[in-house]
Amino acid sequence: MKPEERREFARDLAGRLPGGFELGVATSAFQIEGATHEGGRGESVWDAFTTQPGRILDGSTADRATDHFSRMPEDVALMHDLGIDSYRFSFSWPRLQAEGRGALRTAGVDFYERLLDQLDAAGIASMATLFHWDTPNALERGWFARDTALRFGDFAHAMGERFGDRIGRWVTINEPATVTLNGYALGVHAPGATRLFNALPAAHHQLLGHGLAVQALRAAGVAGSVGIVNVHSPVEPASGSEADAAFAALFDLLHNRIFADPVLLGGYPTFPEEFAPLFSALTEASPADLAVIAQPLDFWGLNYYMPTRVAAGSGGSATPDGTSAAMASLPFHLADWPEFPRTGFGWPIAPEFLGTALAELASRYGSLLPPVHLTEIGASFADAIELDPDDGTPRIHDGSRIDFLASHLDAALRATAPGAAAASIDLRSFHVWSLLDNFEWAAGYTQRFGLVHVDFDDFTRTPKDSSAWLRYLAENR
Ligand code: IFM
Repeated sequence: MKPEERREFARDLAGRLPGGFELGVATSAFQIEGATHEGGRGESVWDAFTTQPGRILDGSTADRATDHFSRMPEDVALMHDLGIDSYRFSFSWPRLQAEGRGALRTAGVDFYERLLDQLDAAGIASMATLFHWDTPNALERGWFARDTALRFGDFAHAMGERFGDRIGRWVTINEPATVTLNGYALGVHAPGATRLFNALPAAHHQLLGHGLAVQALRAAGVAGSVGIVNVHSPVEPASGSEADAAFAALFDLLHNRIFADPVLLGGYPTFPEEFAPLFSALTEASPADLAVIAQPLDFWGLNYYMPTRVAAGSGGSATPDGTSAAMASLPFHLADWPEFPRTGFGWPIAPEFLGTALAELASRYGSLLPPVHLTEIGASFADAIELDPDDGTPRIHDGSRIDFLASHLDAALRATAPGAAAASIDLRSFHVWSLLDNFEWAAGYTQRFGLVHVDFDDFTRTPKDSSAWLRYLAENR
């Protein structure tokens, strides 16, 4: 698209935003904060993982990340310049409870109090995630252990008591699907376990932790609303064959349904007979656990990045987030999407599947689905800094990111418009992943998702053209 067409499209989108719809940006603590050894912060599973040879593509750690811990006021000023309404960030569990239990650490509390002060002064609402992957390493066996769910419930209670009057929206857990699949089944994320289907207790314990956290936040009397965030990937079979269809349905269960059904419907889905034994960790869950997991929610957070195409037969070790030897041992594989352009990560750019994700949520959960927030939408591209020929100012012309964001917002608005497949969804916001280029997990610093470019040598921030796009959208509502 040409710049004028982009502006016209942005004006059109701005005019179609429902009343009260919020625009925002999202980040997570481990990916931006740095300062991993300050203020008595404990070690997380990700700190440990990044020191293991070969785990992170560029061999990096998040010890400095974007240096947000020191530059937080500058980052809030950047958000203020964007004209956004909402900032989704995460609390670092090991910064607040170094051992995953006990009293909250003063240095951590002070940092988040200062962040909330800055956000209040900038008129930006807070959406705070309690767990965005940085499990305290002191919690033995991480989410394999049921005890971690109990510790997480206690953490939520302490946080609710401390910050309950200051947070607009609480998210318990971010993407339990990614944590389970990448972290415990395939080993591409921390803690690097490769248990395949034996990873499922980690899913159940996260869901239990979510339910306990909702109860704890409410018991602490928090003023804000409470929800969970998952990443929904619509799944398609690679062909019309029965085997492809069966494995696609299996992958939909693994990635989407086993996380949303118990939270929204009160029980795990019914598993096809041939696969049922693989899911015994879930089917044997007690009714008491399921009742805790199914706490009524104020909102559902949807992260959307791409659809998944599944084919029968083992087909190599590729996952969207890195290579996994464990993946190669499965009787199915993730197939390509040659018909779509790709992001820097190689992920298919398929905005229509955001519409599919919303339609699936609407048809599966109907009136049991609370209002939906788009809590992460974004893409990495190989952004290059160019010097403006007139005044030498650094510029990053990330038109691909603007087109990605605009086409996804468009798809979401179309899918939820009157008469459309997801019309029953009360869509409340669109949060861009991410405010800043940051530490992209196993890909280290090789994938840039930010609206703002970060120089990882001197931590200079440079807003990209996509920042101006979001500001334009916000101003023209
Ligand atoms: O960077 C991650 C984020 O932490 C969780 N959702 C997906 C993003 C891109 O991979």
